[in-house]
Formats: sequence, structure tokens, C-alpha cells
Amino acid sequence: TTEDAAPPMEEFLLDAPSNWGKWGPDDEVGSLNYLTSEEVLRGVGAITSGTVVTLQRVIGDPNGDPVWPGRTPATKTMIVDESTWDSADAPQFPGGGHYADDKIDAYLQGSTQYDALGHAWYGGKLWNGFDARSTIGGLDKASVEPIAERGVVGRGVLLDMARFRNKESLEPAETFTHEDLMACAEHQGVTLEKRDILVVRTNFLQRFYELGDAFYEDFCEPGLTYSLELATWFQEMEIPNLVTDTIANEITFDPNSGVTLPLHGALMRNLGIALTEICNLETLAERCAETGQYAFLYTAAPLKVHQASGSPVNPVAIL
Ligand code: UVW
Repeated sequence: TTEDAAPPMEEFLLDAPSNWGKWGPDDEVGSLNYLTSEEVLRGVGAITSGTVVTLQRVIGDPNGDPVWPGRTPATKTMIVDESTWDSADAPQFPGGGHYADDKIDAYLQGSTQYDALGHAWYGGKLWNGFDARSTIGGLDKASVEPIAERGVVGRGVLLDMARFRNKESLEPAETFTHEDLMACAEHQGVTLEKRDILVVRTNFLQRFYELGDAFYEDFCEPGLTYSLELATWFQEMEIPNLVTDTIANEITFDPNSGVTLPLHGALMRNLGIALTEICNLETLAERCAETGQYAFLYTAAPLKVHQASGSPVNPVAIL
């Protein structure tokens, strides 16, 4: 099947499991509900040394910002700096103090980010059955706000797929399954537990920094792809959050059907699993490989942006 002949998402995901209604008809945070205070303490229990590692990429990195094709990287502009204060008509404050001001113009999905559960949908329905028309002019339902309001804290586990496959980075369109994730965990000597936050490393974006614009030619990221077994595993494992270092957290096109981003449908829309994208997992991966410790406390607080489809975030792993 080619991309042109891809079946509609609703047909492709006909048998996909759903969590709609599980936390009531008004719920907007889905599987993040699994992250109760017991889960926070389970995450705290994974800490052994108190080492803190941040997972955000730099916004406005001079080496470039990898973004989904069609989006533009953030631009940062200095509004006030020392040169401004030198100009003749600049206001001067009593005491002579100066300050700097700047602003960014950025896609909320254009750097390390949380997707709102209402960020992607099919068949006219968002997470929990909310009407897709509720996104018009701003997400009235399932925006990033309720996720930002509650925060995300639990036990995280790094699954270093690149290292597991003995590669510096995974190849374009390279796929793996939930069974591969389990095999990777076993190889790393860590047990995946129910309600773990899965942090999956591919190091694919290294190619962006090496290739520049050529990175976007025949764009197809590596990652998980849809199967009924995979979606059922995520549901049964009560996975609250899938975090990766790729732009879209899954293989771009399902290799068999040509369906684009099927897990945004099967995991985000149907199961209410939060997706966290474009992370920098390099320091975390080095640290985990050095110590053999792959579980940690994961914390993230996306920004409270009104009715937004996503938000930049700097997740923190504490080992
Ligand atoms: C799209 O929405 C296309 O991608 P992402 O979830 O990566 O922002």
C-alpha cells in the first residue's frame, strides 16, 4: 500500500482499544490520571544518587531547531539591550539601572514539548469523544492547560533503543514494537512496571545536526508503529506518558498502510496517553549506561498556555 492509498485512520484503527469515559465524560488529562501520589512516591523510590538531568533541547539553538516539516523554528528577538539604552530618546530610570528584554515567536509544538490530548484526532472526535469543532479558535477541550495544571511526575524508565541495537542513531523509517521495548528493558536489566513513563531514545535527531536541510528529504522518522497488540499493551500497562527524542514520537508513516502518525490516534486520542517530543536524551543515556540505572523520578511541568495544543517543557529526570 502506498501513502496515497492509505486507508482512513478510523478504518485503520477500527479495533484499537479506548479509554474514553474511564475517568468521566469531562476528563481532559486521560492516562495521566494514573499518576497518583503513590506513583510519585514510586518514582521517588527510584532515586539513588540525586543526580539531576534536564531533557529539553535549547530553543533557538545556533545549530538549528528540528521541527515537523511545515513548521518554522522559533525566532528570538532582542527588544531592549545595552544599545537601546544608549539611544538619545531612550527612557532613563532614576538610579540609572538598565535591563534586557526579548521575545520568542515560536510554534508551541516547535521544540521539546507536551502535546495536549486534543492536539491530534480523527473522525471528528478528540480524546474522550470531545467534538473536534471544539478546537476552532483555540482548544476548548483537552488543551494543554489541564496537563500543565496537574504536572507530570512518576517513575520514568529510559529505553535506549539506539544503544540496544548497537547504533549511534536509528535509521529513517526504522520501526520497533512494544516487544522490542521489553527486550531492551531486559537487556538493560530494568523491569518495566505498570504506570511507568516510557522515555525512548533513538538519537535520530543527530542526523538533523549532521545533514541540515537534507534531513527533511524523504522525511520518515523511526519509532513505534501501530498494532492492536501494541495499543493493548500500552492500555494494560497503564502507560501515562510516552517521551521520545524524535519530532513526532512514532514512525512517520505506518510501513504497511502508509497511514501517517497512527499512534497519535491510537495512543493520544483513544487512550489519552500524553506525548512528549523532541527531547534531548543524550546526557541521560550516558548517565544510565555508566551506572546501569535506567529508572528514575521523572518530572515535567508544561507551561499554562490558555487553550493551547501543546507547550514547551523542560522535563527533569532525577536519578
Ligand atoms: C504533528 O502534530 C504533526 O506532530 P507533533 O505531534 O510531532 O507535533
